[in-house]
Amino acid sequence: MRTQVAIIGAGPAGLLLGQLLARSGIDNIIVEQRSPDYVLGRIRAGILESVTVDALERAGVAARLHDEGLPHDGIELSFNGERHRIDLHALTGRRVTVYGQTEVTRDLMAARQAEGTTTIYEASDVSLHGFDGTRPLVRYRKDGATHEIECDYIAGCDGFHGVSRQSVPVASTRLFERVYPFGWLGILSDTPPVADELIYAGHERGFALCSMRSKARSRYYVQVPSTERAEDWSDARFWDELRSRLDPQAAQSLVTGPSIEKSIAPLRSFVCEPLRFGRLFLAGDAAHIVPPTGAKGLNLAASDVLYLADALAARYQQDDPRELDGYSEKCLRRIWKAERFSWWMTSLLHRFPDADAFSSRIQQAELDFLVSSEAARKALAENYVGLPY
Ligand code: RFL
Ligand code: PHB
Repeated sequence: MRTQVAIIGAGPAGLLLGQLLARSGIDNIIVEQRSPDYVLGRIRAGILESVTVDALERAGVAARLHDEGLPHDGIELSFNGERHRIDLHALTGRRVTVYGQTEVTRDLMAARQAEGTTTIYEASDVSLHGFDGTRPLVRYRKDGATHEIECDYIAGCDGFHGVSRQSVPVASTRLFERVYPFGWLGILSDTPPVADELIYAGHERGFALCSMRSKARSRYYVQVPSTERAEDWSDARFWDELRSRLDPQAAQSLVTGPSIEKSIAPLRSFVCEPLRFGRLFLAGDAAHIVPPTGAKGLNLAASDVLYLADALAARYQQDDPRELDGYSEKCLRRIWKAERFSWWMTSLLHRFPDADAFSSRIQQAELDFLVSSEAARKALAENYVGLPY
């Protein structure tokens, strides 16, 4: 097989890239190790920045998002038993949209299928070759046979554990990492959300987040030590723990019900520099991870992909390679700002097992400052709605 761009991974980054390239007349094939149902079964992000919504519009997949997505003008911070609203729209003139990653993925998959573009699911032993020269090649196994795709470029959109980043010689990369000593235990339930907007709660028992997927489906998280296992958390135990971390009004109005998904996500900050190795370009979680506190992971994946799609379009349509040459540097500037914000939101609201009395007071002072200073709220809001593309 031969194509212009071989894309590794059919998560949101790979699917969005495929769609944007197809719209620019650039031929592409996606190779994914899992089945479509497995990909759709992963419950992840829920908040889209306006830049991401614009990208989905450009890709021609925003109709259902506009119908069913919930525009949110603010978020709430809860600590010391009280809630404080951050009016994102008043502070920035922008808003975010609640629309699940699963739905974004579903819309992108449907569009790709409708256009008849090739996606190879359940490909095993995917390997990348020749990207340091002029004739890259992707090899994989499917149905007992080995297959090869010759291409001009490879886009590594295969997430944190993918093969793309691991195919690059260690000496060519510089990795930056911080692993947090806790994770988020999350549940999804068909119950009405506890409030109209998201609540980010800092509490001495640990962080909690009240989010949603729709007016009838809630997504809640509690911070747990990295050593916890989801199997040890009955629904009742989860609801009790969540309730104990919320302000009295939210705790009282929380509607509980059976969970339809329950899992633990570890928290990590990670960046791989650079994002380009010859004819291989990394995008999304393959290149960077943020802790979910700032709701930035999916949004960063979308902005990488926008830069990459534009750079490939310039290369193919005007024979101009300069944007590809500048891809890594351009992405990294936005990535590091999102890393900083996600790290800061995490430090602000989580309970760190090694925190001493001094750091606890600093955390309190920071929260106090935030709710008493419009400048501080504005800085949070500007980052939360997403820095300009
Ligand atoms: P993905 O989604 O991991 O997709 C990668 C795809 O590559 C496939 N793959 C391979 N394919 C072929 N060969 C191989 N060797 C392969 N290895 C892997 C995988 O099967 C998969 O299909 O990466 P992508 O596309 O870069 O997308 C990134 C986002 O998924 C991620 O950043 C977000 O989910 C992070 N995130 C959030 N982001 C936000 O912007 N807003 C949020 O509100 C938000 N909440 C979250 C989150 C992530 C969470 N978890 C579980 C880490 C909440 C949570 C709990
Ligand atoms: C979610 O709804 O899953 C979600 C929302 C906001 C975050 C993280 C996750 O910061």
